Amino acid sequence: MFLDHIQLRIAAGHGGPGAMSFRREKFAAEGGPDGGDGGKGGSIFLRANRALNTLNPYRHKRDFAAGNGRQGEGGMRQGKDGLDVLLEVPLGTVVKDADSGEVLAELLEDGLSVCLARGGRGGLGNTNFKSSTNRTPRHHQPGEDGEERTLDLELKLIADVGLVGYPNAGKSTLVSRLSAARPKIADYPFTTLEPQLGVVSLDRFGGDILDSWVIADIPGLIEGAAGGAGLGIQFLRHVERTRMLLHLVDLSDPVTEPEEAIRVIEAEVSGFSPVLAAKPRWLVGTKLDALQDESRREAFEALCAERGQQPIFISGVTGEGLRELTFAVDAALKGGLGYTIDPNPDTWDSTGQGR
Ligand SMILES: Nc1nc2c(ncn2[C@@H]2O[C@H](COP(=O)(O)OP(=O)(O)OP(=O)(O)O)[C@@H](O)[C@H]2O)c(=O)[nH]1
Ligand SMILES: [Mg+2]
Repeated sequence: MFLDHIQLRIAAGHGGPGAMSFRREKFAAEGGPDGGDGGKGGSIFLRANRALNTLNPYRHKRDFAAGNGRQGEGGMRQGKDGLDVLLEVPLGTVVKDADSGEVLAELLEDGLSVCLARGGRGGLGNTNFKSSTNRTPRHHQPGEDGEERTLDLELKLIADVGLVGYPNAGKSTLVSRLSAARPKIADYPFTTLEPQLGVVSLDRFGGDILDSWVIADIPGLIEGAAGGAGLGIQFLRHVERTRMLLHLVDLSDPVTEPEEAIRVIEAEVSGFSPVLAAKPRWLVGTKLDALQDESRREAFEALCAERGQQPIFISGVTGEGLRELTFAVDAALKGGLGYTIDPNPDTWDSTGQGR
């Protein structure tokens, strides 16, 4: 199971009360006040961790409380602070206040941590209330309450490139050929049930080891996905943050024409959100090795031409076109593909050499 939306209840610790105490010394009947302050309540932090891909660690435990500050003591000793709680969440987690809906934080940087419930301050001990008129103050403060809130956590994966297409189009196969990720691959639709990220390093194809980009495999989309059909909708938001989409079209499919596979997915992508609709999207014809009908290739070429795009063909079996695709995507990303750029980048270079 892939958890990408949960609520957590968090409670920071209360501050410890300040102490009321007087010095006791051998020859002084009544010493001055020496009650120390209470300790600070522990706070609750969320920290982004690149190694996590889901919110599954919170499947069972959803309530978290930090430690309370301890009471101050005599001898002006401050009470111990309560322990903080640090909750690790995947990179790309958006945190909202569940009651107000306000966005409290977006954890977009590995290692970044934010405090989401602050511990209460410790109360002041009676030492603090000594004055010229009151040398034996009995006043001491209680500690402050810690903050409590319910958080709404939503995970949006962060990848450079998102894959969209019909079920069975060959998305997971492509990811497994380009990266070390090993998504499940099978010859039936809806094999992929959860998004998965893969790091595509150009050194796999003779490029520089330092050049890489991240690809997101998501479940296949079907007609009506943007409105909730199939599995797609809950995962489309994961590709909202990507910089470009690869739209995979199975050219070996004897039933579905490329025209339909393109039209349906285009409608779902643009129906989901304007952000997704505006994203650069390249059409990629897959399973070239299994092409039965040459007219499929021609139809695909014509559809690409209509969109002002050079056709891209790949085969996950023979590896054809994978190197070119990898380099072209890298070049496009480096060329600063943004959300609003023309969806038909001229940067496409079918040889993959022109960098
Ligand atoms: N001949 C051939 N078969 C391929 C190619 N790419 C994928 N396949 C096969 O097509 C089937 C579906 O591949 P997947 O990679 O699981 O497809 P998917 O798009 O991830 O499918 P879902 O996860 O269901 O959306 C599998 O049987 C693959 O072996 C290819 O380039 N050539
Ligand atoms: Mg798949």
